[in-house]
Parts: sequence; structure tokens; C-alpha cells
Amino acid sequence: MQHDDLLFNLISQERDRQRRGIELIASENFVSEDVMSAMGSVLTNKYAEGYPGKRYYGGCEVVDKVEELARQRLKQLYGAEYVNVQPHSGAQANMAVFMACLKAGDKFLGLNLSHGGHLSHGSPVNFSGIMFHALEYNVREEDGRVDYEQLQERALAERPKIIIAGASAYSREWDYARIRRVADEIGAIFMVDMAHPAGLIAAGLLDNPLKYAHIVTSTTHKTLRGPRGGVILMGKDFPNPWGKTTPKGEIKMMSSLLDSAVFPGTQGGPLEHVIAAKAVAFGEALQPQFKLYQEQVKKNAATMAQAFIDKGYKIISGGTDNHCMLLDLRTKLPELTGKEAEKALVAADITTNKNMVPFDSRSPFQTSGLRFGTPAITTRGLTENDMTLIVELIDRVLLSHNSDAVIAQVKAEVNRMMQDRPLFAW
Ligand code: DSN
Repeated sequence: MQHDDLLFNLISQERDRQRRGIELIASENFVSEDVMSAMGSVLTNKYAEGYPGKRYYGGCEVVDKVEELARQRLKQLYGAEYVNVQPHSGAQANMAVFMACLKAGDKFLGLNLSHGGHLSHGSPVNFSGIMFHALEYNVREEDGRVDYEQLQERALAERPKIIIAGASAYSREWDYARIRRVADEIGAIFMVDMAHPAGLIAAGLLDNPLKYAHIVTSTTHKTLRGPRGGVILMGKDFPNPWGKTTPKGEIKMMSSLLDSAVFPGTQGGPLEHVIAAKAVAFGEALQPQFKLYQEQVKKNAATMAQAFIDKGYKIISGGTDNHCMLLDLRTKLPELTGKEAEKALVAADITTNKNMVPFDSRSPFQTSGLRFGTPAITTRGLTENDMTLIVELIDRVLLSHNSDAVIAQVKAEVNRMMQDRPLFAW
């Protein structure tokens, strides 16, 4: 077989792009060589529909052990009683929860996408908003924090079957206990999608939602620093409150509904090579060094947010408790859109994404905001002093976003700063 030079040349170009730039996309990270090796292993050759010990294919003795190892490590990491490591992504994990808990058209309540929520928490263009009746709560305009009173009012008025906490662009800790009280008042399931802060939670630096939520979902590739994928967890199994029964008339436990909702409900064969890589990442997250890494992620984010504020930018909610922040360009640069800002920064090898800010006056294609996160640059070994410098560089680009000369100068500085930094330094 001829070597695929064309394709491998593209991979090499992408490796070079990742190495020379400053990666500030809040949901991205760089994995270890071991995670990468597990993902690129012979396990990709194996079909294993079903679960360990109950497969529809022969030859699953080894992958059973791999999947069991991933399950045990994940349980240990978060203190979970139940886990499912097969979801191919966070959206797939969420879909499985909906499938297990709702019927088409049922109501659920999640954070508004344009206030930091996630596509799969009820956007009208996503399965969650198309197949189910999505209701939303917002953040407060005055302080950018979740409007728990509005959440409660909507929950009591509409009686959704699920209330979801969790976000894609929210920099503050959640009051999970308060949402659980609301869920209990109306008999709803409380689900937390912890995809963004999962690594900080694993390290004990943010509250563990498994203590409060009935069901928790996550991705494994953001702060958790594993392969691209999803998981579902429960602190404690419980009977399905909406009364789905077995053929014998017994009420099904949620663990059994969730397992069936992942396979065969919404997925076929599990990606055992990715599950192996998840096992490696969970093993890494159980090591003491992971906590040091997460502490640095948090310190870097706090330093970066303050540096932006010192330069006259508005950070939504005035700071961050986690790894990310949302910058509202309108205070300092009212004419500049998120789209133009992202383009200029990418040209300087600083990668970020445009983002709606709460109560945005622009469309999702333009936006007035930028989202920044520190997990990836922290994995490359950058610390607080580097954050101040990065904000200087970003400010220079934004102030002169039409100047090719300024962008070229900043790009040269970025490339010099990153040239000797391995992708994975911890
Ligand atoms: N798209 C991811 C993010 O960037 O937050 C969420 O799925």
C-alpha cells in the first residue's frame, strides 16, 4: 500500500500550527503521548457492541478489561456509583440522558445558549430543541451570574422533567444545592453537564456536582485532558421517576435506562481505542501532579482576567472561578466584532473563538465577545507572567486589527515564545 503523503503532510501542518501558536480556546487541550498512543492503537480494529461481559461479538476478553479499567478509574475520580464510558461525545451523552428520561415533546430547562449555555441544552437547531420542549433561564444582566430566581420561577411555572446546569461559556461556580432544591420541589431530574470544568472538579478545586445531581454528563477532552469523547455518571442509582417499567411491571433503575439509551438507543459499537485513552487520562487525573496542573490552570485564568480588566476590557461577571472567561469587546472597542477580533488574533497565531455575550446586540455570526481559556496553554507550561504578556499581545492586535504590520510583529513574538515549548509539558 502506498504511504498517504498527502494526508500525513496535513497532519504535520496541523502539528506545526499547534506548536507555534498560543491556544486559548477554552474547550481545547493537549493530550499526553500515552493518551495519544492508546487512541492510535489496535483497539480501533475491534467491534464490541454491548457492555463488558455482555457483548454481541466474540473476542472481547481484552476490550472488556480495558472498558472495565476505564469505568473503575472514572468512578474513583469522582466518587461515582455508576458510570458509562461509551458516549462518543458530550452531545451523545446528553442525548442518551434525554432518551432515558424524556418522551418526545417533554419539557426541560437549561441555560440559554446565548448566555453561555450549550447547543445540546435546548438550541432550536439541535436534537434537544427539535425533539423536546426546551425552556431556558438566563444570567443576570447586572452581574453576569446565573439568575437562580428566574430559574426557580420558570421551573415552578412550567414543571420541566429535567433541569440542566452546566455551560460552555460561564466562568463562575454553580449553586448546585439551590437547583437541586428546585428540582425536588417539582419532582424533576437534576442533570449537570460538567464538560468544561470536569478537570478542575476531578482535582477538587470546584464543587463536585455528583453530590447534588441525579445525573452528570461530561466530555473527556477539555480541562480533563483526555481523548475526544463523553461519559455519564451518577453518584447514586435511583428508580426512574417517570415510571418506565420492565415487561414484568418493575420500575427500571436509571442505570439500566442510561445504559440502554447509549447502546442500543443512540449508538452502535463503542470506540474501544478511545475508551482505552479515556482510561489513561483518568489514570493521569488520579495522580497528584494533575492537581498541580489544575491549580495552575485556575491561577492562569484569574491572572488573565485581571490583566484584561486592567487594560479596560469588560469580563462578564468581573472575573473567573474556573478556567475560562468571556470578554465583552463593547466597553473598550465598541466597533470591533468578535468575528473580526478572532480573525485578527488567528492571523497572529493566537487562537480563540468569537462568542455571544449575554444580552448581545450582535448576531451569533458577528458577536460582541471573545471566549478565552487557559487549559491548553497551561499544559504547555505557561504560568502567570506569561498570561500578562499574552494579554499585552492580544491588546496590541485588537487595537490595530487592520494593521498587517502589527499582526506580523505579534505573530513573530508568539512564535518565539512558543518555539521551545512541548505540547505536553506536565
Ligand atoms: N464546542 C464546545 C465548546 O467549545 O465549548 C462545547 O461542545
